[in-house]
Amino acid sequence: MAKTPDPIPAGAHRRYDPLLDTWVVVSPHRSKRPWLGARTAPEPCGPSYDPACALCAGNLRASGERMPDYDGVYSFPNDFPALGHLSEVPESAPLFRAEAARGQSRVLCFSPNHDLTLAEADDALREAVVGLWQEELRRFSGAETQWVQLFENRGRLMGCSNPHPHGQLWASDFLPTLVAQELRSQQAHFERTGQALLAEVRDAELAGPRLVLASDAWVSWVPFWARWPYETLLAPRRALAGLLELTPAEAQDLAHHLGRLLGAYDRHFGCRTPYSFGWHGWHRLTGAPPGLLLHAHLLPPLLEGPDRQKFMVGFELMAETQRDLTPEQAAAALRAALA
Ligand code: H2U
Ligand code: ZN
Repeated sequence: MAKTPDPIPAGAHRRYDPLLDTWVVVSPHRSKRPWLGARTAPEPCGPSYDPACALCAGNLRASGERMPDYDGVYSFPNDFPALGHLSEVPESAPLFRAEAARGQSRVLCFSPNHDLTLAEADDALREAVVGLWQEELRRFSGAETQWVQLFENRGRLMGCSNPHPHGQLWASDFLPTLVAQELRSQQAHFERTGQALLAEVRDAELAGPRLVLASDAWVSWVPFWARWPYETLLAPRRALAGLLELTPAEAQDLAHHLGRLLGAYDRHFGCRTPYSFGWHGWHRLTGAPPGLLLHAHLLPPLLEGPDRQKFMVGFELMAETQRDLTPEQAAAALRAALA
């Protein structure tokens, strides 16, 4: 089993991200710098029904269709899809390459309650969401779909256009850049060692300083190479490539695990934590890329408290991602906030 480095240095250093084949600068001593910059206002709670919301039951969508009087989860094709059946490709040239981009986009409503979050929902609702993710993947078993990206953008800070609890799905006829890089890394590791990269990492993290939560079937931890201050990885204990392979017990434990994990963020930051959450997993029961272990990335943009945002600017945009507190400090804080 791989050993985690010990002791963790307190000075600036770089850490390697084997999934994306990139490096991150860690500068623990910078956490104490004064801050006179912009502060973001935490989002207030809202009504459980908003007549202006296109996702609330009974309301009119941009397409002219009316949302049904739904109870539980509900999904529909995005009225403003990023991908479609038609692809118009500019002429491709060696210095100006272009290719087709076809696919489908769907909106996944988690509840008719406009003011709910996955963190505040109960396990039964989160189980229904896991079921919805699986049901949605089953729509895309055809050969034309190369990848199905399930994700949720939560909160204004993440550019979410509507607080109504919902996620999205983009199914594409191409492998998106980050996905392709992660798959390449996992395949190369598998060919070199015969082991799944993330399964080895998960096992090494189980007893280590970056573990956040280990339940019957799932493990979540702050990656050694985390870019966002409080990012976590969530992976099953079993060698699963996709959400379609979950047993009912694993689905149930996922709902509970996710609730505790998201709840820890809300308690730690003292707000409804904004984040991007997304699955990296296979959308069919067969044919998974070699070495792929199903996992989710949870990426909140907060640095400390509800009103201090981590800005990926300057050095990050020009050179390399840099973080202030160590992943070990972030994990300890999240562990302390678990209910
Ligand atoms: P985001 O804010 O996470 O993008 O989710 C809202 C989605 O809902 C957004 O992708 C779609 C938007 O295109 N939408 C519809 O499909 N129909 C509508 O009438 C409003 C919003
Ligand atoms: Zn709504």
